[in-house]
Amino acid sequence: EADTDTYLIDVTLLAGRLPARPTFSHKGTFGHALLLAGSRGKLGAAVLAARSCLHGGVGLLTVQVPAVGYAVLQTAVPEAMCLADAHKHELSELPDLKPYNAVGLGPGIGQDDATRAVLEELLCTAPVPLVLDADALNLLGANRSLLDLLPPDTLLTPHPKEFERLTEPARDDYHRLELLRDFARRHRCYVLLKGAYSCLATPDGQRYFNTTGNPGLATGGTGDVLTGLALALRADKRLSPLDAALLATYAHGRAADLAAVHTGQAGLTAGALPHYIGRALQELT
Ligand code: B4P
Ligand code: MG
Repeated sequence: EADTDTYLIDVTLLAGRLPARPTFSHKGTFGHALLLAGSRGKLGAAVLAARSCLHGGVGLLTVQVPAVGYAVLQTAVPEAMCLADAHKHELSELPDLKPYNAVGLGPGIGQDDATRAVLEELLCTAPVPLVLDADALNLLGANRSLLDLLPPDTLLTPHPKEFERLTEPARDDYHRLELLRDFARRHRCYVLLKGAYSCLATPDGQRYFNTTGNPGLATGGTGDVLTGLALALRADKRLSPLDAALLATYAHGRAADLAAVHTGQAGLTAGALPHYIGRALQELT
């Protein structure tokens, strides 16, 4: 197929896509996000995604974590409201989704049966935009029939291993990008295949390659930061699903480039990234 369906995610492409915050705005203007994340031993993923979502400009954030994580979240992320799941170590229940403009599920959740049931219920009932990452994707890969339930315009953010679990082993990088385009088309969703030059595939069969980021991102937790940022932008009703995904992808890499000026690539940690998200977004407004 022709290359005319391929684009670069750079400042030129993104010009005018991120509206400024209006003078008379209030927190309702920017949406209320729900993040479902964490399990025993992986609450850091919930903390990182939550902080990133807040730095991404969300109006309000509620995080639901397994009961064991309640004090952790309330202490580490005081700006977020917190719901304690009935289950101690894993997510097992879906809250009422009415208050929320977007829902993110995946960072650090594990693959317990009870958590798979939460994913299934979310797919069946979600009246709001979804961002799925990490073990939410692995659960989809292990229960492929759930793919038919994906609400249109859902954003999935797999790294290559997770994408392989959703599809099949790729013969090479070119084949993987073909599988990516086919998958996004078939399931009417946005799929961000992560790595150097992350590629966003759209339901229309277009592909967008990112130009920001550096190997300093090859460290634990940076994917969780991307999930939180994407959730924040998806909760902003002013942005289309495509623009939210493009802006999150670019700003995440740009934050890493800004951070690396101070920390170097080896010294870059996921926890440092959220502090640079605001500036990365500001550059685009
Ligand atoms: P998991 O245990 O699934 O890792 P994770 O929790 O998802 O980590 P995290 O959320 O922090 O990072 P993510 O990749 O989501 O284990 C990952 C497994 O998959 C490992 O076995 C690993 O070797 C394998 N794997 C991961 N990436 C792979 C790849 N590209 N090719 C082959 N195998 C891979 O998110 C990382 C973020 O950093 C993304 O935004 C990504 O775009 C960015 N990033 C990573 N490396 C980058 C680079 N070199 N340049 C620019 N950006 C980069
Ligand atoms: Mg990840």
